[in-house]
Amino acid sequence: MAPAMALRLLVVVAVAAVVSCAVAADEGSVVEVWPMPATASKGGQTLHVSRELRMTAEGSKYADGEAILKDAFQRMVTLIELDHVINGSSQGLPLLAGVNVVVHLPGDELNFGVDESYNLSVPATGSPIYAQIEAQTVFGALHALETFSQLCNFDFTSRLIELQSAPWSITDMPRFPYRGLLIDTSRHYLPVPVIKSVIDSMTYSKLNVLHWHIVDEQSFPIEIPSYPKLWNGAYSYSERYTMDDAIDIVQYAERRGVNVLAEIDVPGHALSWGVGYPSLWPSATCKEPLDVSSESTFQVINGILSDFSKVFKFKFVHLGGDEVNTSCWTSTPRVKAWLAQHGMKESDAYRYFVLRAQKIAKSHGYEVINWEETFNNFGDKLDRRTVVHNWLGGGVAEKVVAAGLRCIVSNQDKWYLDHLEVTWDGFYMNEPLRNIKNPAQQKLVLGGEVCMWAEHIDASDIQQTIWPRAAAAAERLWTPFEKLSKEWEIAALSARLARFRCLLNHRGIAAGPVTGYGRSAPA
Ligand code: CP6
Repeated sequence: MAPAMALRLLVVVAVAAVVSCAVAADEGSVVEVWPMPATASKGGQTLHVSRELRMTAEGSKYADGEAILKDAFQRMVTLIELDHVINGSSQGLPLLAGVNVVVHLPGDELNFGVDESYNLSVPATGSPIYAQIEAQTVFGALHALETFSQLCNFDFTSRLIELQSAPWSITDMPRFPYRGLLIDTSRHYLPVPVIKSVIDSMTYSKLNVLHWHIVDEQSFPIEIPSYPKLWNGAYSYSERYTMDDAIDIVQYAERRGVNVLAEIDVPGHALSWGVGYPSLWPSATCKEPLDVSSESTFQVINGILSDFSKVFKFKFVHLGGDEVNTSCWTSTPRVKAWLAQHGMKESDAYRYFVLRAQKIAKSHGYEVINWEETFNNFGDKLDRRTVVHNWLGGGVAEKVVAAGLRCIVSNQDKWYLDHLEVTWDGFYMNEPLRNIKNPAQQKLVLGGEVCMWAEHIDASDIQQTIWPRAAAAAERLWTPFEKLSKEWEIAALSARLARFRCLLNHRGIAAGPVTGYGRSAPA
């Protein structure tokens, strides 16, 4: 299956022996939470966390809300290694007995724009002491539990869990509603447990959209019941996802506050569709983009999006639209004749294809995201609800929002994880609102996304290529602008990121070393 993954070597040569995972006894005003919360105040009291730490949850009317919270609490208890605590007594320090969770809003289902805010307070006194979590939705409460887990540390001397610097008062909410990570299962198949592990790791830095670039030129790994031969384009018999796998992934993500954005990239990047249905190719020798002249092309798109709408409940679907080379259309006599008959130039046919695919997606209840070439070529003709996904470079977001359209930022020079030469600080310093000053236009930037294209990675090295750099972008997308570290504060920032990277390793995520600025430990 795979081409050799030579590029991987670039990432792993530097081993992070020089940055320790230690938590300093007195960190002063540093808040060791990643991403940095919007506001946080702390005191000087160390608590011990009870081995019988309990959670009470009230208020969620979400059908499954209480079960989601209970499961999250159990995961959190495992992450902080409460099972390592052998000592029942608190050794003279105040004991934290539990976490009370109150969720205010009824009917909160996960989707774009759901309220993710939370308050977390950990008092220093009380008998017993209870941490308090207040959130509008279950998904805000999940973020609060993640933050809480990062305040807890195992103390190897007493063999108790310590929570330092109480009382804590944290008020937190995301800066942007869309904080994404792209995975690409067409260039290399990723087994379901690997995708789940990526979802787990996303929750640790509060990313909330898994952009699943399912299909591309190289392989068609997913089952489409309406067109059962499409997955004949998979790499092999076993490198496939059943619809049940897709449902499993979506539910797994939803229960962790992560939306799944499904993509079919049309009309380019779709060569593998024709393995099962060769009539989708312009000809047997010229196979992409998809045949614009054929009604069956749009029927197949309709079938896929109809099947998707039963599984992928995120309000957006991604229809690609990038890197369309139309030469197959003009070099294939049958398609060329069709173009002439309809009075279309190649660029007209590209626009016709994208707009018709958008209409189909809308008929299935989706709003559409397209890569930026669609905007660059015919932005004035795009449906005004289109979200334009930047990738080519800086400067497009300004134009998109000035035209009144919404935008997601992923400029390849900063936020493409397959660009191994871009170090974590490059990811951190990429500001989505650079050059966008008008508040109404700022609101049209939904957020950003880091992209793990998979030509040169697979299940063996995906996590070390994503992390820790994706975490740098995650803080840029979560933390209020005023609280983000500035370029001159990079040494302290690198120490914080190194600690978060250790936390990921501790949790079984193979995050790579913090290279570049992180290489020399701050004095
Ligand atoms: N696949 C698809 C890709 C890329 C894009 N779309 C891509 C292009 C350039 C770089 C990295 C990835 N591999 N379908 C562009 C959106 Cl450098």
